[in-house]
Amino acid sequence: MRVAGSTVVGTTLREHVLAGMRAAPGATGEFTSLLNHLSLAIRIIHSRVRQAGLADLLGYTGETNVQGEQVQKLDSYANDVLVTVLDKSGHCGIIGSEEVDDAIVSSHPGKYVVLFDPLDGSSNIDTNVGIGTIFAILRRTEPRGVPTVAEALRPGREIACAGYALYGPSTVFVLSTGQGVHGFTLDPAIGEFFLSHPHIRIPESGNTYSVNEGNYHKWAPGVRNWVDWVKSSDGDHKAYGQRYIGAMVADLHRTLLKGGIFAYPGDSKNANGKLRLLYEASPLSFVVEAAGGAASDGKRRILDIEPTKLHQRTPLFIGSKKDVEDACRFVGQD
Ligand code: FBP
Repeated sequence: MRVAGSTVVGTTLREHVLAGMRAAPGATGEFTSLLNHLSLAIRIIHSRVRQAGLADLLGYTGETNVQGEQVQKLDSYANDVLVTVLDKSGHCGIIGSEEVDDAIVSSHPGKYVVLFDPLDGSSNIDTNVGIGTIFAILRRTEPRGVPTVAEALRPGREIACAGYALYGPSTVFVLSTGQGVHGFTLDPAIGEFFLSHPHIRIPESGNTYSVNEGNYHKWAPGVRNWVDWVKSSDGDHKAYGQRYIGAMVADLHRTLLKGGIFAYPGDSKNANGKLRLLYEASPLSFVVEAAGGAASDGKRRILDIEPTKLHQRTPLFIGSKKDVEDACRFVGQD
């Protein structure tokens, strides 16, 4: 949008979402308002992440969460912000958080389900490495009825919108409603997200693999063979380089922009790996598929997995279509 005579002002997240609403027949504005509430929560979390060391928000709360993990103060803070803002929005019937045992039935029920990982990569919080928030929005199956957890236990293919925020050198907000993936960068001076990465397409293949090889000896032969192959050169396959930040949002964002593959396989200790289907794997698989990539548990498309439990985990191979196909060729033999 050109301002007469001088500055160029980019498209804001609000404008982008509004344009989407105008283009959607029968849209009532509730979805737009829900996204604005979500972006508000993310901007509040952004401001705290930036000063965590000064705001006594590093370290642990002393509690243990439903995953059996020690709760990080900033994770707990981010969770409270998201639950409060989403509950008050009046657009959510069910709110599901990776940090909360049960699904939260909103006190102002609306027609959406929102599932989120308030702060992904929590093991990186105290070391000032990139962390993020992951979310998925589904339309409730019974918007007029009493909200039930069953409305959250649905396959990723039923997601209406998903995305993430990455609190890195800058804060970016990436989202998709299934048609295209767009990235916005926060201008902290004015607290507004501006379109910085329109129409993100993941390359058909990359040259980077991202996995915690510290688990190598706990992996099944197929997974080991895949990692041995991906980092070796044979025939027309050139050896891939390795990158692993240890925060899936950051590893996935790089993979989305540059191509390649991120993986968290199952192993002899955790048969289904570490990552949560509803709060991590499904939302990011929705985004990656909308950008032309793929996501699998080694055998099935992640978005076709029918969840049975809120906090179930799944192995994950996600990224460029060809790289995920190659990985599944090996892993599928296990
Ligand atoms: P949470 O931080 O939300 O618990 O997420 C799990 C996670 O931190 C992912 O972001 C990351 O990819 C993975 O665990 C790292 O696990 P590991 O340290 O075992 O490699």
